[in-house]
Amino acid sequence: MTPVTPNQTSSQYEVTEPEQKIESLIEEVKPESELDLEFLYTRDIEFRQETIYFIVVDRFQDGDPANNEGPNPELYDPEGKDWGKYWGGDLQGVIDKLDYLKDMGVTAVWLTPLFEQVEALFVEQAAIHGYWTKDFKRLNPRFIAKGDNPSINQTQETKDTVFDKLVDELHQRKMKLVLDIVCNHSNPDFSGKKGELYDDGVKIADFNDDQDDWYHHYGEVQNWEDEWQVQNCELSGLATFNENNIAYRSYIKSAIKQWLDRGVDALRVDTVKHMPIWFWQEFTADILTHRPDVFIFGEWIYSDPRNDLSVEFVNESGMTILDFGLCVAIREVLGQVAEAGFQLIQDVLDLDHRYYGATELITFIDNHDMPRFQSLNADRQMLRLAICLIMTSRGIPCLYYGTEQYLHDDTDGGNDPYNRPMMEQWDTDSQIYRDIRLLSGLRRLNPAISMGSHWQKHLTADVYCYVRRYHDSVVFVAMNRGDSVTVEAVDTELPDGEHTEVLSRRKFEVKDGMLYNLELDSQEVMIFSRVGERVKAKTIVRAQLNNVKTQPGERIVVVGDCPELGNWDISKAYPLEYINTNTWFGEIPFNESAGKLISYKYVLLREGMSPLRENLVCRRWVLAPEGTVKWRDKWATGRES
Ligand SMILES: [Ca+2]
Ligand SMILES: [Ca+2]
Repeated sequence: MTPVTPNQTSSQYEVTEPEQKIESLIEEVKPESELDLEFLYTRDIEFRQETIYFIVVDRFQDGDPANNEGPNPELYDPEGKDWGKYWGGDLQGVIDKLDYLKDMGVTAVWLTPLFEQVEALFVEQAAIHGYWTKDFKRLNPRFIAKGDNPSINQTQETKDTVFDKLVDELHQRKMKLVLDIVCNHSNPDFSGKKGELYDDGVKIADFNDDQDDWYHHYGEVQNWEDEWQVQNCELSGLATFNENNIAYRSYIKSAIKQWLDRGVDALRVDTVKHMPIWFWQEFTADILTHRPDVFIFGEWIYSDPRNDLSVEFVNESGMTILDFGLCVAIREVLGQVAEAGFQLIQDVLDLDHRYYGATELITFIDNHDMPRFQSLNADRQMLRLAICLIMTSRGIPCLYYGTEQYLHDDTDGGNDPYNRPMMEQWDTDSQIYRDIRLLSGLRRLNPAISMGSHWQKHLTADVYCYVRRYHDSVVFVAMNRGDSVTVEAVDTELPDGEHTEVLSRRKFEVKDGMLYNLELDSQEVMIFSRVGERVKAKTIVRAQLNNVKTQPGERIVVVGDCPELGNWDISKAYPLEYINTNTWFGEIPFNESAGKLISYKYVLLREGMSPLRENLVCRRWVLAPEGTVKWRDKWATGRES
C-alpha cells in the first residue's frame, strides 16, 4: 500500500499524517479488506482555479536549433514558410518562455503530443501536430535535446532530459503540465508503413501485418451518424486501435502511466468519441488508481449539451471535456456577430444542468482545428469581450497560444494549417496579456468564478449582464458588443456602497444591490468582484450532489454522524449551494473528524413539509487527515417520510 507521491505543485493536497492512524480505523471496520486505503480518502485535484494555455510545440519558440533537422532534414523548413513542415519549436523554447506565461497568469500548460512520430510526409504534411504516434514511450526528437532518447528500453530510466527539465521548471513556478495523449489511433500509411507501433524502440504492431489484432480493419468512416462506424472505422486513414485487445490496452495504459510518473499533472485526451465508453471508464479508473490527483479532459469534437452522447460521455467516462458547445456560441455571438446575440450563449448555459460537472468543462474560443477567433473577427475589442467571457464564466478557461499577441493568419479563412503560425512577439503590455493576468488572479481569488452558479441579469442581443455566485462571494459582469448604451437598472447582488470596477479601476455606487443608469461604451466590458469568507479547515470536502431535482425555495443539506455534519440532527446539518437544477455543491470544513471514518447522507428540505432524506443506509468515507477531497455523489431517491 504505497501512498501516491503528491506532485510538487499541489502541496495543499499532500497528506503528511502517518497512515497508521487511518490503517487502524480501517481494520476496525473491515479487517479482511484488501481495498487500497487511498480509495477511501483519495485526494482529488482541484483544477477549476487554473488558467490553461495550449501550445503547438513546433510553432511556439525554437530554444534549441540543434534538434531542428531531426532524423529527416527534409521535413524541416528553416524559413518557416511551408505550413506542412516542422519550423523548429521545441521544449527548450517552452522553458525559455515560462516566465512570460507565468507573468500572464497561466497556471497550466497544455502541449501538443510529445511522443515520437512518423518521420514522413503524408498528404504534404509532417506530424508537427503530434497526432501520428509511432512510439508512445519515446519523445519526438525534434522537441528534445540530441541524445534524450537513449537506447532501446531505457527511455523511462533516463530522468535528466529536457522533458524532465520542463516538468521541474513548471513545478518550480507552481505551474502544471497537461500531456496530450491519443488512444484511438497511431499513424497513417506512408511508404507502406501504416500503423507501425513501437514500445520504447521495440516494434510491437504493424497494421499491414496485424497477426495479433492490434488494429481494426473496417476502412474509413462512411456514415458519421452510425455510432458503430464512428467508434470502429478509420479517420483520414489513421490506423485505428482494436481496444478489445488486452495487449493494446495494457501497452497504452503503461505508456501513459510512465509519463505520469515523470511528473505530468493532467491529461488532455484526443478523439474520445471514437472509442467506446467502456474503454474510457477502464482507462480513467486505471489512471486514477495509479495517480488519484491527475486531472483528465477529453476532446469530443463538437460536443454540445444538446447531444446525448457527448453529455453521457462527460457524466459517465470519468473525465470532463472541452466545451465545444459554448465555444461555438461565443464564436457566433462575438466572432460572427450573429443577429440573435447573447441569447445563443445563454441557451448553452441554460443546459448546464445536463452535465454533472458543468463547472469543470474546459472553455475556449478557438484551437488548432478551427480558424482563430481573430480570423472570424479582427476587431481586438471583440476578442477582449470573448476572453473576458471565458475568464469569468463557469468552466476552466483554455487560451490558444498567441491569442494574447493577436496572432492570426487569415489565408484561406485562417483554417488549418494557417491557424498554427509561429509566435512573432512577446509583448507583456498587450491589452489581452494584461487582462488575462488580472482575470487569472481573480479566478484564484474569487470562488464564485471557479465554483459558483451563473445568473443572467440583463440580456439583449448586444448586452449581457450576469452574476456568478458562490455562498457570499459574487462576481458581476456587464458586456456590450454594440454601440454605447445605458442600462437603466441591473441587479448585481453586490452589497451596497462603492465598488471598484476590476478592469478600469473606476468607482461605481451600488444601491439596493442595483447599478442604476449603467453606461456601457461601445464594446465595453465591466467586472465587479466581492470575495466572501473562504472555508478553512484541516480537511475540506468539496461535495457535489447531482441528479437531484429541486424546486425554488428548496434546499439541500448534508447530515452525518460527526459534529461537522450535525450528528444526524438535520437542524445542524451542513447546507450546500445551488449551482443549477441538477447540481448542488459545497465546501465542507472538517477539523474534529479529519482522518476519521464518517457516515453521511443528503437531505432535501422543503417548506412546510418534512425533510426528504436519501433512501439509503448511509454513505461512508474515511476523511483525509488534511487537504482537499471531492465527493461526487448522485441523489439516492428518497421516499416521502
Ligand atoms: Ca528546435
Ligand atoms: Ca476507434
